Amino acid sequence: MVKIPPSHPRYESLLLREKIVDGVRKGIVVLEGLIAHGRGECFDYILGEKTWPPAMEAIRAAVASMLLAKHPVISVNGNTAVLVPEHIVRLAEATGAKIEVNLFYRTREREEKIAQLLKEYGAKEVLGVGDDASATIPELHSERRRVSPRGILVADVVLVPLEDGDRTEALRRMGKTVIAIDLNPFSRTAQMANITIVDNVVRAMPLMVKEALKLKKEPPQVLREIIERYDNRKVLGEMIKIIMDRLKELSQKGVFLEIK
Ligand code: PTJ
Repeated sequence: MVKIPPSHPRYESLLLREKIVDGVRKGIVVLEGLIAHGRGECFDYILGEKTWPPAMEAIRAAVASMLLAKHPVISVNGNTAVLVPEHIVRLAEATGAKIEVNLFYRTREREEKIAQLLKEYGAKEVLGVGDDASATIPELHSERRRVSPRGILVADVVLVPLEDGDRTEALRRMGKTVIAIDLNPFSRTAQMANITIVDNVVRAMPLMVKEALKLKKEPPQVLREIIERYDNRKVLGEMIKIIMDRLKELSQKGVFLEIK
């Protein structure tokens, strides 16, 4: 890995890039993952690289759904695995969710490397590896259709961080609640999910863990009320308005960075 000086003004962002690039070198992230990350960076730049209140509202509803679920599952791809391995494991522990590898560019080698990485961070079981991915999501033709009969197939709530398209619709057709984490509020996944967290996975996942540890102590009725009050269309609209307002404000200023 390249050594990034902590004094660099884009230190955090460069560090994430290095994690993704290192993931490619290790055969965990695919080259397409670099493109996905760059697209995310662009949205995050516009959002000011922070978690906005509507995203926090989505995080709360997402965690409440996971805690109330009978079979919650966290679906993991290459990018998510290298960006937040410890938080995947901690969220699974806090909510009782299973962890399942689900890849668009699926190879046996990548499945195993991702499972191995998550185990190094404390995961006791990782589904969706090898013969375990023996079930099929109907009407889905990508490699993402292959799922574990003990995981996504029987899940009632599925968390899909950084997803790429048509699986969310297929999962919803199967009657599942889908939670997406996607910096792009216009993406197919963001639009189709029941709960969309428009935030960077590196900020959203630690916040989800924190929220899970807090909400776990609440009675089920409180969790049900959080979900009933939640409106994903409203939250998506608010996130798009934040993007619009920020662009408007920045366009009026013209220059928003000055040499100190
Ligand atoms: O590991 P695999 O084989 O399953 O492949 C994973 C990728 C990410 C390559 C695959 O799912 C893909 O091609 O995804 P897309 O279509 O590029 O979509 C990724 C979405 O995630 C885009 O809408 C990005 O804006 C968004 N995104 C990228 N990085 C982040 C993000 N959202 C939240 N946090 C990020 N760090």
